[in-house]
Amino acid sequence: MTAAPNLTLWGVGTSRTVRAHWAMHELGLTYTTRAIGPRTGETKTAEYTALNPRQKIPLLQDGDFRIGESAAIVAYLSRTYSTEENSLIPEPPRDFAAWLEWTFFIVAELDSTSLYVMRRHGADALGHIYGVAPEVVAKAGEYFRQQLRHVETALADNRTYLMGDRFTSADILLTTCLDWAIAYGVGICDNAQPYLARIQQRPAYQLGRAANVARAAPERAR
Ligand SMILES: N[C@@H](CCC(=O)N[C@@H](CS)C(=O)NCC(=O)O)C(=O)O
Repeated sequence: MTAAPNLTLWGVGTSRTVRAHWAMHELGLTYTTRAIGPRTGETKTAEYTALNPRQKIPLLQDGDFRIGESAAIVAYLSRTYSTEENSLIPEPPRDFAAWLEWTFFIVAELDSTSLYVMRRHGADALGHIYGVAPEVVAKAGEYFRQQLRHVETALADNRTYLMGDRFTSADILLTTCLDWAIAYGVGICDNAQPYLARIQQRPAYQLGRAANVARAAPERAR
């Protein structure tokens, strides 16, 4: 009998951390949450820096193995803990390549080049650190909409999930970007609305979101 995995997930409260919590729940994994939040100083402690010198969340510990980067965590969990009945990653090489293409596209174009640029330069977000730049924020929102056309084209055949009739972890990444875009007031394409509504009904999505809620620190609760 193989021992149950010893999983600890660091980080709550962001569009990146929720991906890992959600994947855990999709795979029915039991894990410990270390509920550290962004911009609280908690990613900079000596204990955490020793685990993750990048000082970012999320971070996954699986026994003595550690991995950061939300998409890499989701991919690692999908690859390691999928079963025949419940798999989040396609096996055939070309399907796997298509999954990789979606994954990199979502992380690079929708997250890093669009939504995170809005976060970095938004007056109500991190503009006080990286510079408030309304024109950059507006252009990044436009770029998101433009890039989302690839998703719109894929969903045009009324497929249930991004890659067809099987839910994969690419859906986790896409959904977190759609939720994020809506929260930022960037509209999403019409055919992504029913897609999103369908995904949001998944119990693992709801459990992952609940697990991602930052606990109220006493000084913040006051
Ligand atoms: N590309 C990384 C980005 C991780 C990241 O930037 N995390 C932010 C919160 S969303 C963070 O930890 N910032 C440092 C801090 O807040 O102390 C990922 O997807 O995991």
